[in-house]
Amino acid sequence: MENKMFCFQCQETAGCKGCTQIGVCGKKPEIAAMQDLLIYVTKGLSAVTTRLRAEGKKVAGEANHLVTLNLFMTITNANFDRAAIIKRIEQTLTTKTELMAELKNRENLPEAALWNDTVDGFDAKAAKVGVLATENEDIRSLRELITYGLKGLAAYQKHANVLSYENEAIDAFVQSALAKLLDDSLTGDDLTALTLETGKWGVDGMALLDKANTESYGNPELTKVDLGVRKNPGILISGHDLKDLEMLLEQTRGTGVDVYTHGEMLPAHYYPKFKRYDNFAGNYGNAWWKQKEEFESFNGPILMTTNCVVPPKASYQDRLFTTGATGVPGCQHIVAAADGTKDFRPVIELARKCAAPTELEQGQIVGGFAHEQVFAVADKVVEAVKSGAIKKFVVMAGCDGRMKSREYYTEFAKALPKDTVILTAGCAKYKYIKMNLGDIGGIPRVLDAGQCNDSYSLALIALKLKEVFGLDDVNELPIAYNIAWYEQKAVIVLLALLHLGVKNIHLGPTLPAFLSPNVAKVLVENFGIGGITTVEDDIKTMIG
Ligand code: SF4
Ligand code: SF3
Repeated sequence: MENKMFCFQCQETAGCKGCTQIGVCGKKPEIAAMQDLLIYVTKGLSAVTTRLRAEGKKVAGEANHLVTLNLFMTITNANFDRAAIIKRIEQTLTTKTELMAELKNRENLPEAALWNDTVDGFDAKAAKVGVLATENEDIRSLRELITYGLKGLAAYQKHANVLSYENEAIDAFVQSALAKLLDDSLTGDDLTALTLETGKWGVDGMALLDKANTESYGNPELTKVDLGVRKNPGILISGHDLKDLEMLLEQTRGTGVDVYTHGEMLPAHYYPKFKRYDNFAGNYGNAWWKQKEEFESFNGPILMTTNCVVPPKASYQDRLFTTGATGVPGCQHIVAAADGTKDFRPVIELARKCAAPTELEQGQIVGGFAHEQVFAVADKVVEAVKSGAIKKFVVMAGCDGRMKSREYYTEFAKALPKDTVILTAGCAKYKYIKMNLGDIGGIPRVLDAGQCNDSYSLALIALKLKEVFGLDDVNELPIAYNIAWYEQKAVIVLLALLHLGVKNIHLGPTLPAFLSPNVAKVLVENFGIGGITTVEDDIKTMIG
């Protein structure tokens, strides 16, 4: 069958090879085409901004933010709205033309920097610039590995930027790397080096977001989050954007409408600042892939601030709102004003007319173990390790997904010996966070640091333990890494961990389809990256 599209950026890609007819995620070929073109023109713009910087000129913040949001919009499960993506392509071409006029030297710019729609129509061009346009499979693999890392990094940058935290050096790197992906003279070795460099900037990007979040909302602290429901109508907010949550909480104050978190928004409850809102009710449901059932029973409006959106059922489509990088045709999109503020009145007004949520479960989730909270009990943790009460930590951060094979993670968590502690972040935790795995001398056996970007916290915790135990190498610590991945944010987390020198990471439930055998070999030989097998065997290898 002829390919209508080609995408292999996420873990659920068809047949572990690539989606060629329609995305497993629901992405249609006509959307995939415009995403390919958006990436292409963003690379073109990046070639121009990178040359401007080389000529000593400053690139305006708007251009940096444009690149960041473009990358974010193409992340898995973020945007299914072809018209919105076309608009971004047009905007990118306009910005590029304006910036091009400022260049002194316009010679030898890559084709992507010179292209505009007077040359070719959008669909005709899109068909020529997708992933398969790079013929050599190793070069293609490295280019895509870097692109996906940059997408994840861009998402984290965007969250820091909306809180007014900027690091222009990160933007300059992202754009220079995108420009390099157009350069056919770069070898496999050059691109391998660029992959590792991307990991370095990944650490900086996550550090910036950590600073933005903690300075804006306080340090996450041990928190019990309710899973049940209240009697008022509610709004369910999902995704990763804490600024959107803050604005929504402000605007729902005193309206009689409660706000519930979903999926990756759960860790918002751990921040002191959000605890001040009486109408901040609790967490509803599970990880993203269960949203079709859970959004139906929520009864009220749902606000998607980032991925993961699943194309909705008709039964709740008119209650689904998107904002930021997300988009679904037929769903209302809340746009930010020039100063970044958003007016959530349409969401709140709809909520008032809706029934209260139907209860799914009762109980609580315990979390909030980001770096400061763990450092506060560091003595206890160190003592537990020294006495042998804690034998090993297992980092089980990352993403959840719909594949049945992911039940492995529930079984793995259950089968872990009682003297092990799980360190987690990201929506992967829904596979085990609601099971009562008990505690070790008051230290819970599942320590949730927060969202996927808070994997940075887990790295800081590891570095702190290394210091306390006076070790030279982070790999000498009793920590195993069994990471679940799904979309591209997990790629930047992985590259960041590699940059920090972490070895022997197990990645599952399957290794990325975009790793060619040779690229996979480099990762295995240099970093000991491996897949997963059975729970029993993996407990033996990882825990001993
Ligand atoms: Fe397929 Fe994943 Fe790409 Fe969607 S994002 S089209 S599921 S590879
Ligand atoms: Fe989950 Fe989409 Fe990756 Fe931030 S919400 S971790 S999958």
